[in-house]
Amino acid sequence: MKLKCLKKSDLKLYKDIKEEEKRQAEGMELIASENYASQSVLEAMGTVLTNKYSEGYPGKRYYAGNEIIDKVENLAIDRAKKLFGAQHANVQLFSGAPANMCAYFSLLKEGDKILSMNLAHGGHLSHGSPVNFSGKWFRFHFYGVDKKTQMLDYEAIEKLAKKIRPKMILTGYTAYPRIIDFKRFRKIADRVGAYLMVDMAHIAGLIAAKVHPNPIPYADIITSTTHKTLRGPRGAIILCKKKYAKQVDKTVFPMIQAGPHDHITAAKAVCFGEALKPSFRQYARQVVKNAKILADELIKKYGFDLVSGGTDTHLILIDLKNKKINAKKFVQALDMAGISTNKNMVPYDTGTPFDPSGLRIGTPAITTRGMKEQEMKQIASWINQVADNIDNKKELIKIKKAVKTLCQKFPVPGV
Ligand code: DSN
Repeated sequence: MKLKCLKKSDLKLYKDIKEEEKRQAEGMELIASENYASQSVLEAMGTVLTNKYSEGYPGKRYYAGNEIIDKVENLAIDRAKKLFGAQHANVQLFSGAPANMCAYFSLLKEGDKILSMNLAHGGHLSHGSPVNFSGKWFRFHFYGVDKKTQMLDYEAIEKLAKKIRPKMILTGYTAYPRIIDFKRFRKIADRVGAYLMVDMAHIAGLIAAKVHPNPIPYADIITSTTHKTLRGPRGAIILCKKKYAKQVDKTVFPMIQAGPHDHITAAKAVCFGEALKPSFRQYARQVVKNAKILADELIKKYGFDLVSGGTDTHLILIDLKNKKINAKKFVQALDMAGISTNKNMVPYDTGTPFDPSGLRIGTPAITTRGMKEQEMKQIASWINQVADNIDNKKELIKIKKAVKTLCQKFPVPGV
């Protein structure tokens, strides 16, 4: 981006932003939750809409001058509903964790029981971790994946649900590479009289593009960030059945949030508009195709052990135990080679969240840049080369140069 005024008024910050632009353009972004927002999304975020206060909802605001903001918010709501086929959408959520907080408080009371996925098996911090508000204010119980298949075992989850009798069952994860059977979860929830909540943050783009089943027919309430596979601005939404609309809106405002970020709401509208186009469907299909190619190469050519043996989505979780590689060191070495990833717990990990046994990678960002099969094969080969040269700085710098040369052929939107 040009940033002409910022260059004049705040050279120091201007230089930092330019440096980050360079890092993003020259590096290989494999963090599964990251993506590149389009130029139009970036432009909508940088508008005068940031100047407005608009507590309340379209047609019912606490401040004057919201006629245009109402139009913007209604556009975002209508597009979100159309994109996912939802009965109700709240587009004011600031981010994923607050969206989850609003979802819990919309349907539950403090101290109620929730059954969710173990953090080490792919759950999220805000799905009941004891260091998070969720674990402090609600009574969480956890299910995990099957030890052998490393996939969800719906029979076992049902058995556990019958024992726990939770008020809510939560599905949707941050490190589970397989399709989720929402219909089966609905059945389990119905058998124990629980609400079904879906946090679809990671797979929202895949759902919008119909390359992953849609939870709308089955879930009572759905949360999602807008910046992962959905490729919008940093923010979140809640979708729900009409019968919960009032309580959801009341929980978002005035219970938990106040003034919405209207410039972000506008950018969400842009993102939903983009995701409604056929080209987004193609993009999401390629995301999954790329992840499958990458997974195949890593397993068959280089002997990596993938959790659940592969992927159906944008995400790959590598268990590094068979390679005897330290995940922390591997992430650092990959970073030195210009490849961004993150260390991650794997199911039944004997390590800790800060020193786990897994590496999580994903294809949403590199697919936005236009990378395909040939590049996936090259990336797998680089990952393997880094694994073989973790302490060889010279070799890592050589890989970094090759990564940069490839990345420069695939521009980043906005840079
Ligand atoms: N931090 C996100 C992720 O990386 O999956 C989840 O909020």
